[in-house]
Amino acid sequence: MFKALIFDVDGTLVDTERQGHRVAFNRAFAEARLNWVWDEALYGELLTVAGGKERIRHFIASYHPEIPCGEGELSQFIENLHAAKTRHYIDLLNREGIPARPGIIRLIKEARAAGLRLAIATTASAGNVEALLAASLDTDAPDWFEVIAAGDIVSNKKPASDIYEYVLTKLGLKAEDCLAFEDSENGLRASLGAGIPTLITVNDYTSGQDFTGAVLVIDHLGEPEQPLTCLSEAPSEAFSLVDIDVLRRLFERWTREKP
Ligand code: XBP
Ligand code: MG
Repeated sequence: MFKALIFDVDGTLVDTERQGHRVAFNRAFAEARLNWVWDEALYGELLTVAGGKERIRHFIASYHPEIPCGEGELSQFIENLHAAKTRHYIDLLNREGIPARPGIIRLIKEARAAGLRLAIATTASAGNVEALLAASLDTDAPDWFEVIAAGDIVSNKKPASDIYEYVLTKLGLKAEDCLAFEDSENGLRASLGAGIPTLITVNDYTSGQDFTGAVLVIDHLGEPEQPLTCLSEAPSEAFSLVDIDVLRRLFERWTREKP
């Protein structure tokens, strides 16, 4: 039986990208008097680059190569812009709020009651993760997670597996003792790169991505009054929500079938 659940944050715990991070980036650009606007379509393209600072750098290289400055100056410019974005993001979470995705709070409470260990593995910055947990899950939620591995704690971000390797080391567990929850192809490549069986809950930015190797692909974890839709090959038994017993059955199937 698995001993720990490891959650990605953005797009998995909460659907934060379209109306959260993207809006915060645009507010930071406006504050800096930059005429940059990341609309929903462009942001979907930029999301293939994990990490807010890396995303800004990619945007400049792709769309504003004319910005003349040395590497040191550019890095400082990006650092300052990203710090403003994080401030706007935390402000947005606290003022406007974004709800947790279906089934997340229910499953995490079930896992805690079952004595499972919990961790987070995210590309997002540590500051905004704690604010998100408190604003969208529960004011105590940051304390639910034994390890919160975020952003620059590792040098290589997703799809590199560094962040998941870091969590396994901190937990003192092997990959096959855990289950990971992700929303994107980048995230799946990171968790599978660390050898961790992974469930995918898609969102409207990631639904068309390649989730080969996932234990299960679903639209969300489901609630009693909000059944999930299975998007991968239908497992033998049907279920309308993911609870600890469903996770156990999926994990046993994965353990039997893994090479
Ligand atoms: C998603 C990301 C993050 C956020 C923005 O992280 O790639 O970069 O888009 O947050 P994950 P920052 O899906 O791994 O949770 O601006 O703080 O990076
Ligand atoms: Mg994600």
